[in-house]
Amino acid sequence: MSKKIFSGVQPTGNLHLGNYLGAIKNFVELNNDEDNKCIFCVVDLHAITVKQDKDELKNNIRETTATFIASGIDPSKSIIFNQSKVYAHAEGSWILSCMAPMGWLNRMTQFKEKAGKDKEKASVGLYIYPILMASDILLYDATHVPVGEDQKQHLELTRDIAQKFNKDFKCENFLKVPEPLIKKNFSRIMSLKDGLKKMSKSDQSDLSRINLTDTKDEIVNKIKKAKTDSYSIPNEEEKLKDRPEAENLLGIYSSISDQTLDKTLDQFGGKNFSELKNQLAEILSNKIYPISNEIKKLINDKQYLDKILSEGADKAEQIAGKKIKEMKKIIGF
Ligand code: AQP
Repeated sequence: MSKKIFSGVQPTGNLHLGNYLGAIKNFVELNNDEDNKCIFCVVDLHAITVKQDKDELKNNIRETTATFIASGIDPSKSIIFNQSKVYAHAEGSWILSCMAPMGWLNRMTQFKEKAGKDKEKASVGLYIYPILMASDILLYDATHVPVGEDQKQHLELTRDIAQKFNKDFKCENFLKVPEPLIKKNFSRIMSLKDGLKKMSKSDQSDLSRINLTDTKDEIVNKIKKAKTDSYSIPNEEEKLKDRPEAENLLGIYSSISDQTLDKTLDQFGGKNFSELKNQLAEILSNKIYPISNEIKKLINDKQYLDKILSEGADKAEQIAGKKIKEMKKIIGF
């Protein structure tokens, strides 16, 4: 069945293995299916929910675009653009924020995690981030949204907002209710330094993540230094309970080699971590290094990247511009 795919990645620097295994690898598979219509967005309006340096932001928009292409997304098959170029995203976000009750937003756990103890100082943008995300998705009538596990709650909110809009304005099916596409296994990659914390761009420690721009040596060094525990690797999944670092490394190995956790446990059960780490470092270097190399090449070709973004924005504008006009008409503008 043909799918309309929409997903985004924030240009906040240091795209990492979690972004790759949780989202981008999935984007590439969907892009390769001729039946799908894919739109991949560099969500720069989302990025400014926390303070950004102007020049870094500019570079990160290009680097995220380069990462999409270097990972295997073909810009001739998919639309790639940056969000701030298409005004409808912000306009749609305002309209939807007038429909969504505060109570729904108050339940969003990511805001609580990201705002931390200093909730009063967090931007209003960070609080309403999920509504902008709903606008992104709903403007393109996306049927499927590939994301990591951490975005599941935001997608449920998108579905609720779409249904409420359709009900409030008696326009059944106007906003399409999208399905999440979340990998069943290993859809949440954890920090290499703390198996209870998500691998994240903003983690202070570079050793906590494998960046998609890391060199072979950096990958090997980070895996070598990854936190483990003092037991050997078990043979059964059940025995991984309360061993988050072991589970994470075995999960990463399974995900990058496209095999089940059971198979990985068969392979490494009873062995010590150095053997897993050696093989994991090798397979990661083989998969990530070519991407890293390609990103470094592409990033020097600013003209090419800007052209991809500009052509993508023109195509996106045609779809989102039409939808927002219809939306405004429904409201009474
Ligand atoms: N650790 C992760 N495991 C699996 N999937 C992940 N994603 C992010 N981290 C992991 C998925 O990557 C896509 C793009 O995410 P994003 O960069 O737009 O936002 P994020 O989830 O806020 O990523 P970070 O790394 O945590 O960024 P910072 O530190 O800047 O807030 C999404 O589909 C996400 O699920």
